[in-house]
Amino acid sequence: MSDCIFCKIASGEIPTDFVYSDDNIVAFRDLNPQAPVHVLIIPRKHYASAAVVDDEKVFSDLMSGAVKVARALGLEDKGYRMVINTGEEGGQTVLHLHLHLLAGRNLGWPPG
Ligand code: DGP
Repeated sequence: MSDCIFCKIASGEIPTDFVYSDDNIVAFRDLNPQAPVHVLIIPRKHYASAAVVDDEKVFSDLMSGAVKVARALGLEDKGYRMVINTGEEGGQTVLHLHLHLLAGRNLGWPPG
């Protein structure tokens, strides 16, 4: 998608430091962090949201990528949260599927 900011990040058109990348996903720090650790994991392929994904491997790529990032950042002991906001009431603001990896503080429940 030519006008998608996360497609531009994934392709390198917008230079971004990747915390992790492979053939299918990239991970980078959130611009507006909601916790001391806030990393976004996205598929290289554009999907507007989780609701339109037609290949379940996309979800396993995202989740296993997030767990790899969590391990690399040493988050296993204290814990972390993985979140996929989906659609308007789900709080999604960027229309390219992304998984939030949040850690580094006590995360409240239920979320707002
Ligand atoms: P969501 O509300 O779930 O759609 O989360 C979108 C997140 O994306 C939000 O936490 C801010 C982040 N974000 C938006 N634009 C950029 C950007 O250009 N770079 C980075 N690193 N993060 C961005």
